[in-house]
Amino acid sequence: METKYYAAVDMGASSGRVMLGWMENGKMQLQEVHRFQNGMVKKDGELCWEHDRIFREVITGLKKCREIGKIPCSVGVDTWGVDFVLLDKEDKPIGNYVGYRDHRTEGMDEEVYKIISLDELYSRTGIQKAIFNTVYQLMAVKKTHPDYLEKAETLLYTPDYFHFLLTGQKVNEYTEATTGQLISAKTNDYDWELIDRLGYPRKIFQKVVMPGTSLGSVRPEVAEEIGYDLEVVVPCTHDTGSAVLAVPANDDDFIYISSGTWSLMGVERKQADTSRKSCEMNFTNEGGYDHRFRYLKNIMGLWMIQSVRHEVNDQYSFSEICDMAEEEKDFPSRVDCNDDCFLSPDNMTEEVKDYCRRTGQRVPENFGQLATVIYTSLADCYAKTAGELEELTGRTYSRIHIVGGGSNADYLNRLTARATKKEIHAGPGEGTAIGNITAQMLKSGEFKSVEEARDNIHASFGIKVYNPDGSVRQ
Ligand code: LFR
Repeated sequence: METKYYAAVDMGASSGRVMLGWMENGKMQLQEVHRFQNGMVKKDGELCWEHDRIFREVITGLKKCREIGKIPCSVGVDTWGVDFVLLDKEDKPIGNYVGYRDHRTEGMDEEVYKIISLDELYSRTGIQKAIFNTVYQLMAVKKTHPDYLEKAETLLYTPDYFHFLLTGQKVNEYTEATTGQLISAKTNDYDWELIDRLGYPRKIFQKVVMPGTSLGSVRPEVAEEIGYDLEVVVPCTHDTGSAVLAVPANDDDFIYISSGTWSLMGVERKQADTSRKSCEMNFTNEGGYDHRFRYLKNIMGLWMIQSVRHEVNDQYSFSEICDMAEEEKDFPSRVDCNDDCFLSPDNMTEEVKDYCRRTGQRVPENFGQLATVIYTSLADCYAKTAGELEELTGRTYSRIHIVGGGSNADYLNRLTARATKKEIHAGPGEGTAIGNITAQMLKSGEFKSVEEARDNIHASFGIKVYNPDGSVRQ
C-alpha cells in the first residue's frame, strides 16, 4: 500500500510549524518540514497577529512537502483559542487581527455581567473565566467599534480563518468555538439566547463542525501555487484539543498537562461539570474530540520563562535556563503564576521582581534566581491544581502525563514530580501536531478508534518517567 502523508499546520503563540505525519511499520512518523516565527506585534496601539505573513508561511510549508517528495493527502490547522477574525460582505477582514493579550478586554467582564452574571454564564457554557475569552473580546468590539459588528457578516476563529483562506469554506470548528464561551455545554452548539442577550449578531456565527469534517479541496489558486491538489480535514483546531487527543494513555488514572506557552492541566470527562464549585475553582469544560470534555485549568505556563528569556535577547537556550535555575535551586521566593499581572506585563522580569517585593519576599538578583522562582512556582501551581482536580472529581490520580514542548523541560519535570508526589510521564513533545494528524488519520481510517490511536502514539514516541524520589526511567 502506498504511504499516505498528512500535514499539520501547528501554530503556537511563539512559533508555527508545518509537520508531516505518516505510518511506517505500524508506527507513526513525524517530520518537521517548515518552521516560522510567530508572536503578537504592536499595530495602531493594539497587540496583533500577523496572519497575512503567516498564511504565506503556510503556503511555503505546503510547497516544501512537494519538494521533499512527500505530498500530503490532507491538511489541518490548529492554533491557540479565543481569537477571531470578522469578515465583511466581501469576505475582507474588518479591523486588525487583535490577539488575546491585548488590553482591549479590560473592564469588559463588568460590561458582560451587566447583562448576564458570571454564575449564569458558567452554568450555560461551562467555560472558565479568562478575561480574553471571545465573549469579552466581542464586548470590547461592541463598545469601541460598534460599526465593525454592524458590517460583519462572518466570524471565524483563527484556525477557521486559515481553513477559509485555504478552501473558501466558512465553518466554526467545535473545540475552538467552545473556548469563546458562547457554546452551550448541553447542546454543543451556539447558545443563541445568550448571543441575543449580549446583542451579538446571530448571523456572524457559522455552522459548528466536528473534528474529522472534510472541507473539500483547497482553492484552485492555492492548488496551483503549492503544485498539488489537497483536501482540508478539520482537526481539533484548538491546539489544546489536539494535544489532549495525543495523550498516550487509555486508562483514567491520570491527569494531563499540555505544556507550552500555557500549561493546561486537567482530565477528560464524558460530562461537563458546570456546578458553582467548579466555577469558583475556575475549571473549564472545553469541547474535545468526539464531544469528550476537557476539564482543565489554564496555568500561565512557560510564557513567563519565554518572556524573561526574550528580555535578555534570547541569549540562553531553554536547557541552559534550566541549568541556571538549578544552580539557584534554594532561592526561596514564589509567585502565583495565575495572577493576572503576568498575563501581559510590559516587562516580565520586573513584574516577577515587583511581585516578590510586594509580598515581602527576597527579590531575585540574577537570571538563575529569576528562573528558579518561575519554575518552582509553576511546579507548586501544578501541585495545587492536582489537589483541586482530585477534590472536584472526588478521586485521586497516580500519575501526570505531560505532552507538548514543555515536556522536554527536564528540571521542571523533576520539580513537578516532587511537588505533586506523582509519577510524571513526559512526552511526546510534539503532542499538538501529533493530535492534529491523529484526527486526520482517524478520518481516513488509518486508526479505528481514539484508543487505538493513543496506544499507537505511546508505542511510536515513548515517554520518560520521573518519579517523586528523583529517579528517572526512559
Ligand atoms: C494554549 C491556548 C489555551 C488558551 C490560550 C489562549 O495555546 O490555546 O488553551 O486558553 O492558548 O487562547
